[in-house]
Parts: sequence; structure tokens; C-alpha cells
Amino acid sequence: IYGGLKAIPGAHPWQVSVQAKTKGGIFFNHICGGTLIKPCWVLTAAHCIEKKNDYRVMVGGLNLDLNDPQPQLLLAENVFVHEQYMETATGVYNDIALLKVKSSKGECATENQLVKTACLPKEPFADGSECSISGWGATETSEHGSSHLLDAQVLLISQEACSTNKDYAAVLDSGMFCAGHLKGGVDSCQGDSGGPLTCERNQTHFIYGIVSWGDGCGEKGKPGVYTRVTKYVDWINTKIAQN
Ligand code: 4AZ
Repeated sequence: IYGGLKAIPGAHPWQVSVQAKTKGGIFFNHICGGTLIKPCWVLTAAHCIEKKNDYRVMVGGLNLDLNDPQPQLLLAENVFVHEQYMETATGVYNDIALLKVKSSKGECATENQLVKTACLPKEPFADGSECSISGWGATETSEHGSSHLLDAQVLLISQEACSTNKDYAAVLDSGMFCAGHLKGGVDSCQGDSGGPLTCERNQTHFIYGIVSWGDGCGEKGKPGVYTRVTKYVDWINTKIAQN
């Protein structure tokens, strides 16, 4: 996260760290963010889980290095990548995936003060709405990312305004939206991918976007691009109902 601050414990209780174990390896490494949407289900970006690795998620943790506070570790027993997910030389489309997760005892996430699910959005939020992004990804001072969860506020940008960037206009479709700040400086970055952009209405937090792509991080006129979750609510609900 560029232009972010250390997240207050409990501010993003649906935030998870998606971690991969490479073939023959023994350690899990943070690769992406994700969002707990049901005790057994994590929403993330498809481009995070292209490889046939073992995946686990850390729920209820703020620091990736210290086990502080005591996080729940759940293994992905099933991975569902969107059937029309596609990455071309110019862009990434339908960048959404679901992980079905279970603890070694066969249990789903246990909700508490630091672990809660985010709601799926039913209605759009207006352009200009202030929403929240969070993650352990690259910052202006560390390309390796932050061991402590960071967050920032960004504004939803209309398709029309975002398309004034010609490079973006060539890729943007109805399954994406842009968010950021006109002047740059506040943005998601590498390692935040898959994580949440949440918007609040009547004290309810909706998972409105999934960190997907962008031309660099925090640059003026190059906002972050997010998977538009409202377009995929039926896909999500169908996958969960069938599995
Ligand atoms: C990435 O490489 C990435 N500034 C994620 C988000 C953004 C750019 C790149 C948005 O995963």
C-alpha cells in the first residue's frame, strides 16, 4: 500500500494473507491478499493462484513475521478460478477466484473480534465514494512490502474518467473499475493483489473491489484497477452453493 498507515487491530477483520508453498518447499510465503466472505470461503484474484501450488490463508493476523495476534491458519482444500479468467499482453480479465478453506481439524474460520466476514455488495456505490484498501504489499519505501498490515482510503473513479488514460481505456471492461487519487500517492501495489477494497454503507462493510492491476503504483493519472465484485456476485453465490 502506498500512502497508507498501520491498520488498527480489528479494522479489516475479513483481510487474509494468501500464502503459497512451492513444490518441495516447507515454508509458506505471502503472495497476495484475500477477503473472508464466509467462514469457509476466501475471495481473491485469479492471477494470484495461477500455479499448481499448495495454498493456505492466515486469518486474524496483522503481522506477517510475528504471530501477533495469534492468527488462524487454514488450508485451501479447493481452488475455483473464474472460467473466463484471461491474462493477455495488455490486460487481465475476470480476475477473480475463490478458495474453500479448512483448518487441520476440518473447521472453518472462527469469527471473533479480529475475524469477521465482509458482505457481498448488492448495489453499486457512487463514483467519488471513499472506500478502504488494505494489504501487506509494496510501499513507497519497501518493494518487499510491509510486515504490518497497512490501509488507506481511495475514491471510486468513473469508467469515463479512468479512460482518459489511453492505456487503461484499451483494457477497462465492465468487470473492472479504477480507484485512487487524482494526484497519485495513495494506491495498492504488488503484494496487495487479491485483497479487499471495501466500501461502507449503514455500518455494513461491502467487498466492492479486488486489487487486480495498474500501471505502476501511486503514479498520477495511473490509478489502481480493481475487479468489480458486483458483476460476479452470481458467480460467487453459485460456486458456494455447488461446493
Ligand atoms: C501488482 O503487480 C499490482 N497500483 C497490484 C496493484 C497495482 C499495480 C500492480 C495497482 O500486483
